[in-house]
Amino acid sequence: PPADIGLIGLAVMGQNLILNMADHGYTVAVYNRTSSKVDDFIASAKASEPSAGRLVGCKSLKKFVSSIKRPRKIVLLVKAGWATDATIESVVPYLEKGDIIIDGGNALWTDTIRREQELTAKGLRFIGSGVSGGETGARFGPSLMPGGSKEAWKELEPIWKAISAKVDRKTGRPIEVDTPGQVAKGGEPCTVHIGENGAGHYVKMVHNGIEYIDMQLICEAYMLMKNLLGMKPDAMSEVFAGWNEGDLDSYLIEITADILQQKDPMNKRRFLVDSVLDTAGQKGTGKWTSTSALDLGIPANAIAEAVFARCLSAIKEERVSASKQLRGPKAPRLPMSKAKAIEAIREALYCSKICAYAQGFQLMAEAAREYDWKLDFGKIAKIFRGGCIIRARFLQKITEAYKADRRLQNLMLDPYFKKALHGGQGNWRSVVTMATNAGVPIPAFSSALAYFDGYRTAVLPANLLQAQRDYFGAHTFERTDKPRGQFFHVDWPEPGRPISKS
Ligand code: NBP
Repeated sequence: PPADIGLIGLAVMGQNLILNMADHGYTVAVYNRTSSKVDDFIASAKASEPSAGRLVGCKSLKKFVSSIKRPRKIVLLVKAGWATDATIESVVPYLEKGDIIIDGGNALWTDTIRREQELTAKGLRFIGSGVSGGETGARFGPSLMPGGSKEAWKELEPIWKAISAKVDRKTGRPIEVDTPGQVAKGGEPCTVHIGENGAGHYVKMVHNGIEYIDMQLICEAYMLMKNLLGMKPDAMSEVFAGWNEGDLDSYLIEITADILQQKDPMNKRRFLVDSVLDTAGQKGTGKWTSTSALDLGIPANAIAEAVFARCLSAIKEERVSASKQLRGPKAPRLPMSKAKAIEAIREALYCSKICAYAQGFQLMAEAAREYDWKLDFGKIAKIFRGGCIIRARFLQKITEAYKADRRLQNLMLDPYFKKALHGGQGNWRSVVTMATNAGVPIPAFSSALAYFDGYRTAVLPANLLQAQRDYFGAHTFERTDKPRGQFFHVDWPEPGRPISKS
């Protein structure tokens, strides 16, 4: 029988998504530029996968395209960027009007907008869909963020809903699936039509930016426990496991607890985390998020700090050398008990996390205005609840916040989050103070706090800044006693003389 869908790209993501689709009863045609990988994949699937009979291995694009039902649905899971353009170019000559290409890679949203325009002009349809959850998500249920025309989405919707992660309709908790051939029964699918053209890839990018800061915050909590409280990895593992029972319950906290208890397989006397070099890698989506925030003028400082923290970690040799030359403060006495400090760190982490998500959602709101997307933030938070790396109990609260007020200006203003910030800020400030006094770098905790304080400050020092700009560049300023939009300039005299003319 003809295949229900085709997929190009047999690296980890493609292989896992294919098997996920097959487990849900879809026949999938598969193709890869290096065609030997098709044989390898089919052979290994036959050896171990219950749904291998639903795979159609194709070693030419012609055979691949002709084996798919029309209108064809072809998913690309190839390297983002020029490889995606090359793949589209190679497959388009075989396609017919109305066929749909779905790019599941981490594409830059502006590329998705361009590709959609180009393919629409050729009578084809294009969906840019974020796929989150890494290889396990792709295999057993990712969070899927599709952007494109609504009528193209209608064609893809049944498959995307079937293969996505599911959350319990009442509790919002992910339904675990971890065995080949197993499918989640019932549950709410973690996919929704995000918006037109590049909206899905934009939201996926911001998801990744949030992932950067979520991880950085956890790392800072770890560093505080390690450097200020002198705790060992197994003891910290227990703390994180405890936190995972409360408001901070999330996939990233859960894996952190697990990582910290692991012994180094090459040296059983050590914990593995102590053998891992402290230089972070990155693939660019955090940078894209931060660049977009700068372009759109949105203060996503904590997200950007998480990217810079990785950059700082990467200059290892320079840091090692500087550590021998630049002195910090003498370690002060801890101003509270260890148990109290751990609780303070937990609250600081939670408050910072609220700010980080507030920034991510502010950014999406501004992009929606810029690109004319109608983003539904309640639904976006809902599909983040399962499948993806940032899945967390916390997202249920965000869903509820946007359900209560679709036009919520900033997450921090929602009653639940406001209460959490008001209740936690004392400890948050103590942690930032303790770390600063001890010379422990916590850029994410402290920049999130600066965001909170900046956002709630009615009068910032930008009055002086505007005066400076007018002084040296005649950039003009608005006045506190005149309506907005009227601009003034004064002829600033020589230093020390009074102003005579305005
Ligand atoms: P990679 O990003 O490593 O891409 C490998 C695939 O791209 C192979 O199938 C390769 O074919 C193909 N490819 C390349 Br490279 N250049 C090509 C070209 N010029 N023409 C045609 N095909 C080309 O794979 P991945 O890690 O599975 O990721 C796939 C996509 O999913 C990426 O866009 C990635 O950003 C995104 N993503 C990844 C993750 C993750 O956790 N890995 C999570 C979410 C999203 P070949 O075999 O012939 O070299």
